Amino acid sequence: EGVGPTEYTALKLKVKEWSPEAAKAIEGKIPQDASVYFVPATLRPETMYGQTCCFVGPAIKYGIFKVSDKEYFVCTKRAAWNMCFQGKFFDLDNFPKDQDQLETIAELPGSAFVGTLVNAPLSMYKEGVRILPMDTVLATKGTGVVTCVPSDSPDDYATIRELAKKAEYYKIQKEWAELEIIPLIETPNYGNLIAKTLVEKMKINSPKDDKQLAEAKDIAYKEGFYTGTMLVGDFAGEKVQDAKEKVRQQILNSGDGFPFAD
Ligand code: A2H
Repeated sequence: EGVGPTEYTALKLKVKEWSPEAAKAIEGKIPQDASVYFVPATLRPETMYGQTCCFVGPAIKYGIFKVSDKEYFVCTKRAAWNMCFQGKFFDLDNFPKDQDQLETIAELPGSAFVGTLVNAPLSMYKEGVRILPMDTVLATKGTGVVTCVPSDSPDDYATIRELAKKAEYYKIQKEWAELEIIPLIETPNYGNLIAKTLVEKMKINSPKDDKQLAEAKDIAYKEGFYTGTMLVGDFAGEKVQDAKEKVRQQILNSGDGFPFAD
């Protein structure tokens, strides 16, 4: 990150079915006609077609915050508080005066949400994707929620491979981490699954290989942006450099997301 805040796109992933633990914690506390959303922050809106799951840090504390009568967000308290100041997302009668005045339905560790089924806007997986654990999520960055695009993010690819390998240890169903990875972007040097190619080529064995993953992330980001061509979506055939902002605008215009600075 350079000087000044990072301009993310926050995406709204609507809950379709809660994990048993989360269902128990919120029972009777959210009106029937309201929607709850997990809100990942991304720098790659043009890759949202390839979402296969959504990550939370299992040990990170999340809140379910009331945004309006009809909408609730799941994210870190820090992020919810930041959002209050960044637009009209919070539409409450009594604007909170400090973090502790945020209207909070429940506070739970990420682990409680694992298995929750959410609808990921633009994703090819229309029936929804699962909330899964990622140990390397930082509580201090973005919203603490990270949507998973294993075709283009080396971190995401390394994590789902680990989850599928040790599904029992992570207390997940193996198939949640084994959705087919969809090619989104063609690059001349690394093909159309750049994250998989880099992780294999650099022999990255674990999501904790942070030095190598940082290098892979850097290559994937630059190659994708400067040399990539979209293979899917409304801007298929266009350069990523041109499509990125167009996809972002679609997400913002449809109400499926909003700008978020951190
Ligand atoms: B990106 P920067 Cl396809 N902890 O979105 C760990 N990682 C986080 C995070 C947190 N609290 N909040 C956001 N992120 C991830 C897509 C993507 C991302 C692709 C490729 C690269 C990539 C799908 N995951 O990021 O440190 C989010 O993952 C690599 C740059 O603020 C977000 O964008 O620069 C990115 O890191 C923000 O990282």
